Amino acid sequence: MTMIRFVLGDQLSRNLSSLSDLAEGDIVLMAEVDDEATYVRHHQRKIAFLFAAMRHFAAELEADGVHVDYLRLDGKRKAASFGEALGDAIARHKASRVVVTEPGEWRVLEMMKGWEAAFGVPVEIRPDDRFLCSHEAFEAFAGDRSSLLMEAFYRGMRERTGYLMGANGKPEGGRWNFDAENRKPLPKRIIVPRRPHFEPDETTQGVLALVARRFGNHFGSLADFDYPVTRSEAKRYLAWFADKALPDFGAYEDAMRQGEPLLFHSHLSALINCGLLDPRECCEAAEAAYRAGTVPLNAAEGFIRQIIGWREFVRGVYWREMPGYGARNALEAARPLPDFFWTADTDMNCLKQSIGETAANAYAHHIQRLMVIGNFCLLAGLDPVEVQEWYLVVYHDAYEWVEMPNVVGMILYADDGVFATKPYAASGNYINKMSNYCGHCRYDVKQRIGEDACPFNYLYWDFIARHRERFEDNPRMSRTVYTLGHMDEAKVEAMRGDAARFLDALQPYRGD
Ligand code: FAD
Ligand code: DLZ
Ligand code: SF4
Repeated sequence: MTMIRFVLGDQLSRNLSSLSDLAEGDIVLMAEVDDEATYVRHHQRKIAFLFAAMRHFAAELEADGVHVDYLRLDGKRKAASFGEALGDAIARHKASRVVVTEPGEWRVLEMMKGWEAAFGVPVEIRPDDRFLCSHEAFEAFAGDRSSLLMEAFYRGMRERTGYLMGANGKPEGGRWNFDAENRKPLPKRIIVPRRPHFEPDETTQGVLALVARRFGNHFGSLADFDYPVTRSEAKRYLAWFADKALPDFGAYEDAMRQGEPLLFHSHLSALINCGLLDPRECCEAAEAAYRAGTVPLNAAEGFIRQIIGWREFVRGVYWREMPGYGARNALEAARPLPDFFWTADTDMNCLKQSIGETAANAYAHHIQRLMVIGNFCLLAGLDPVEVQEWYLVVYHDAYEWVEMPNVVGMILYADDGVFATKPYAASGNYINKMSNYCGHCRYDVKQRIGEDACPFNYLYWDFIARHRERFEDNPRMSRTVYTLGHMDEAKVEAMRGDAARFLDALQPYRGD
C-alpha cells in the first residue's frame, strides 16, 4: 500500500495539507518538469528561484528521514510534465494511492482531476489550507453579488483572524484602514535600508548554471541572484523586514524612486506564494512589531491588509470567476504588446525603469506594476491575453490565481468591474507626484500636446474619450468625463491625434 504525496513547486510548506499525515513508507514526489518552465517562458530568475527552493526543501525532508523521489530537469530519470512524473512514479513504486494539495491554477487542477482515470489509482485532492479563507468562506462572503468590495471582505477577515483587533471587538486604533496616513511621496532625504544578501550555496549555484544552460534565452537576468531559497533564510528575511523596512512601509507604500526597486516593500511575495513563509506568520510578525512599539499602526495595518485582504481576496475572485476569467475583454482592447515590454528600450523613463528592474530582479513593486506598467497597458488598450502572459512570465511571485485578477480586474478593467469600482487610469501627473522618474525623462510631464508631451497625458484623455459612454454614469468617473466634455475641442482633437500617432508607432515584439 505505497502512498505517493505529490508536492508542487509552489507547495514548499511542511504544514501542507497533503503532508499532514505523512507516515513511514510514504513517498514524497517532487519534479522539475520542462512543461511548467515553458508553457509560458518564465523569467530565468523565477525558474532558478523555484528550482533552488524545491531542491532545498527536498533535501530538508530527506534529512528528516522522509523518502523523497525528486526528479531533476537534468537528472537521469526525468519527466516532461506533472502527469508523466506521477504516472512513472506510480509504476516505479507500485503505488496504490496518491495525495495532493489543490494547485494554484485552474489548468493544473484540470490535470489533477484526470489522474485517477489515467493511472487507475485513487487521487485525493486536499484543500490548500495555507490560505486563510477557504473557497466555501469566500462563496459565503460573495454570495450572488456581481461586484465585490475588498474592503468589506477585509473587515470580515480582521474579525475572523483577530489581527489588530482591540479587546472590545473594535479595530485597533478605532479605524479599519489607515491609508489616509499612507501614500506619501518620498522625501528627498530618506535612508532606504540595505537588504541582507543570501549567497547562493552549491545547490543554488548548480540550479543557476542549469537555468542559464536550458533557459538562457528566456526573459531576464540571473546576475547577482541573492534571494532566500530556504525556510530559514525566508524567516530571516521576514524578521529583517519587520525590524528595518516595515516601520516606513505604510507611509511610502506608493512611492517610487529611480534606482531603488525595493524601498520599504517586503519583497516577500515569492516566498509566501511558494510556501516558504506562511501568510499568518507574516501578519503575526507585523502585529508583534506594532505591539512592541517599533512599528506604527498605519504600517502594520497596511501590510496586514495586503495579505489577509488583497491576497486572499484576489484568490477568491480567481476561483469564483474561473474558467473564462482570462478571456474577459470588456473594453475590447486588442493592441499587441509593444516590443519594449521585453527590451525596456523606450524613451518613457518610468516604463524603462520599471521594466528594466523587472528584467533584472523578476520583481517590481506594486505601484510600478499598477500605476506605471499597468496604467500604460490600460490606456494603450493592450490585448488582455498578451498582458496576462507578460505578467505571469516576468515576476518571480506570479501564479495565475494572483496574477490574473490583478491584471484582468485591477489594471485592465477587462471584467467590467467585478471588484474595481473604476479603472486605475492616470495621467503623467500621478507618476510625477509619486516618483522622480519624470526629472530623468526626455518627455515633459507638464505638456499634454506635441512632440515633447508626456505620452501618459494624451493617452489618458484619449482613453477617457474612447470610453466616455461606458464611464459617464460611473459615479467615480463622471467628473472626469464631464471635464473632457468641457475641454477646448481643438485641444482634445490634438491630444487624440498625438495618441493615435504614438499608438500607431508602437512595434509589436518579433521573436527572441
Ligand atoms: P508588499 O508591497 O510588501 O506587500 C505585502 C504583501 O501583500 C505581498 O508580499 C503580497 O503577498 C500581498 N499583496 C499586496 N498586494 C497584493 C495584491 N494586489 N494581490 C495579491 N497580493 C498582494 N502579486 C503576486 O504575489 N503575484 C503576482 O503575480 C502579482 N501580479 C500582479 C500584477 C499586477 C498587474 C498588479 C497590479 C499586482 C500584482 N501583484 C502580484 C500584487 C503585488 O503587486 C505584489 O504582491 C507585490 O508587489 C509583491 O511585492 P512585495 O512582496 O514587496 O509586496
Ligand atoms: C512555476 C513552476 C516552474 C517554472 N516549474 C515547476 C516545476 O518544474 N515543477 C513544479 O512542481 N512546479 C513548477 N512551477 C510551479 C507550478 O507551475 C505551479 O505549481 C502550478 O502552476 C500550480 O500553481
Ligand atoms: Fe513617465 Fe511621462 Fe514622467 Fe516620462 S514624463 S517619466 S513618460 S510620466
